[in-house]
Amino acid sequence: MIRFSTDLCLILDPSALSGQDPVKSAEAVLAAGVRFIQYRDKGGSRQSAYRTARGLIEVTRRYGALLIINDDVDLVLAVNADGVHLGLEDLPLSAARTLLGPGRIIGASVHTVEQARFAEQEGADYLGVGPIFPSPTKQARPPLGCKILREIKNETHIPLIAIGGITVDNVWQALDGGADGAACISAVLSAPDIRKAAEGLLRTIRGKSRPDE
Ligand code: TZP
Ligand code: MG
Repeated sequence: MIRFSTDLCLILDPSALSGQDPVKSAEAVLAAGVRFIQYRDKGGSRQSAYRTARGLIEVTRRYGALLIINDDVDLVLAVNADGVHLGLEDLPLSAARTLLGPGRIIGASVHTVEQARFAEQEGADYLGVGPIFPSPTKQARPPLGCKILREIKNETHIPLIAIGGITVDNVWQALDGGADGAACISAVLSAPDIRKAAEGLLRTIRGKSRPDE
């Protein structure tokens, strides 16, 4: 099994950046101490995604952080990233494993215990579970609540990352509920100071403290 830190995954989605440079934004969260970035670009051309991913590899390597790429196995190989994150409608996990080999990380989005069990059997290294809370970024899916985290935790053996509406005020609920870590977009990227927002979330997650403690 590949070992990596799952406490906070920052999902770098350029559409949440209101025009700020993705590589500079990545650098701000890396300076805050984040060591796990997922690059998720649903809008741009593949050429611009490639250019951004090259910049992200340079900066994540400099900080000793992981770079995972959403959906795009080709891009993982093209920039020598650490792995891919796949949704239920993306390339099957087994096919991604064939292409990427045993040394790269494959993350899977799941919404049910059955999907989680299957993803683990198919070789996922971690599971993204959500949306846990109402998400300003992904409103199409109703929130699952925290209960699903314990249910999945009891049936699987790989790290669980809670996603969807995670903030500095509610992240402890997801951790208490069974998540090993959290992933977020808007709580960090829409904050007036990206670095400070990432520092606050990391402090809360690593201290596993409720905000009023
Ligand atoms: N998958 C489930 S919820 C979500 C994704 C990609 C969006 C997370 O964004 P936010 O802004 O942290 O709720
Ligand atoms: Mg996807």
